[in-house]
Amino acid sequence: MSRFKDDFIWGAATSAYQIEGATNVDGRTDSIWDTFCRGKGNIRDYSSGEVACNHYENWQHDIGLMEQLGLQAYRFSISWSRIMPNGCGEVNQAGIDFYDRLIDGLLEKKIKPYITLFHWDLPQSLEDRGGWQNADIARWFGEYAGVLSERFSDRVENWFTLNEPQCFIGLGYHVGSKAPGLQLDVKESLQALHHSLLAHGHSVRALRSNAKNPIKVGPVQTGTVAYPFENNPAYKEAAYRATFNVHGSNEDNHGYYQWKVPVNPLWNFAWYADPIFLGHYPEQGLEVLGNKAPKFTDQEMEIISEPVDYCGLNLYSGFPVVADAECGWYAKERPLGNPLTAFKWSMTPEIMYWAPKFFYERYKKPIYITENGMSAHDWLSDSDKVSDPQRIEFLKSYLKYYRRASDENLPIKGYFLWSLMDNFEWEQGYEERFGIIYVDFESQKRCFKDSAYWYQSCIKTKGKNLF
Ligand code: GBH
Repeated sequence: MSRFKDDFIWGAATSAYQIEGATNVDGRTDSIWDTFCRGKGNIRDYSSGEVACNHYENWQHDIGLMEQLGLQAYRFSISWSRIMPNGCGEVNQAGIDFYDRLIDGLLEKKIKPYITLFHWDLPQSLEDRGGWQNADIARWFGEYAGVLSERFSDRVENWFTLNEPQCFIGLGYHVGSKAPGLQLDVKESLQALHHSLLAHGHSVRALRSNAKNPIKVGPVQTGTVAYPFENNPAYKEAAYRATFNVHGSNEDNHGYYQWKVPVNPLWNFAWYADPIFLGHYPEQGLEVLGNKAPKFTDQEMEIISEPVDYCGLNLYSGFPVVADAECGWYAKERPLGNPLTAFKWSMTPEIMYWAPKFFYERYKKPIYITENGMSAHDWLSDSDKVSDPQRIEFLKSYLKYYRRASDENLPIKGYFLWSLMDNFEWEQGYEERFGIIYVDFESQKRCFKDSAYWYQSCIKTKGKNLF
């Protein structure tokens, strides 16, 4: 029987602003999300991450829950403005101390820490200086990464740089639905994005040069993966193209639009991943974008493509495509009433096989799935239980497809479930629950959902309970 390899890592993920709370203590300054949450009408339930899961105080209890789950690894992000209240320069020891405690606590329970340098909570002080629009951010981010490496790399081997530039640039600087809520035009947004790629490159160099022990590092990408409606070479080729092409406008999206994906050139994989892994922007994208493409030099592309060890993929939803003689491919309609999560994202487990396959074919790097999961409108029953059978079904079917990638010997290294616990879901506030651990945000009580017990046994059996 096929199975996940023995050294496959089973983990779960969170991010700083979504769980920590304690936004105003021990020297932490505002991030752009603190500011954005204060803006009228930006967050659906008028909430913020001010308290969230109060993980800043509950971290010990939370590590206990991770231990009970049997987690082998925990992916979390660091709050830049806790470490450097001004974004650069002075280092805040109290901020370092918090993550020191967390890392030591995890290691004590034999849970491997995987650090994400940046998960969207840019210090407001840097946004005030132009944020990702300011070319200096590459240097600021490098400095920050250097400090983290200096302080934590004696104990932390695995690192991720920027979480989903597709979201924090595409949605934050162009669409405007995420902090800081800007609506720059495509050209300006692509320039900001270019700076984020440079920041990634600088951070890889800084992590390595300050490392106390050998480290591994890679970026984290997201997007909407196209997969072949049927497994034949023509459809496969069509899906590969649909996944990696840069879409210039709603006119050339081949039916993609109907999936309510924000169709804009900022929403794709290749524009972000090709520079990092291949050292250049995609030819097809440069063609589509024409004079909207950013200015760049060879020397910059060299920094951006500083070699990395792996690629992180956050996979949630995709769409099936078929080949078409005229336009190459088009999105196949999903049947009416097809399964959706609470967020109304289509249930498309096929992407767990096809995304790693396509990414490995194109970039030849080992792959972690750094996020995968779903939101549901879970609630606590009278008997203090949370029954979430749909999440269990979701995880099972997604993991089964992931295992097919393992069967084909694609170098998949691990899986981080999103999310360890219910948390602040950005502009959706607390209305979308992604956790396998239920959080009562009034009392801060945690409770294993049924899916947590299921995942516990999945980890214990190395995925054998999928069948
Ligand atoms: C992640 O982003 C974030 O890293 C994380 O912080 C967040 O809590 C989590 O996901 C859940 O949202 O319209 O059906 O094609 C996810 C980015 C962007 C994933 C849009 C799914 C489209 C679904 N996502 N996307 S669909």
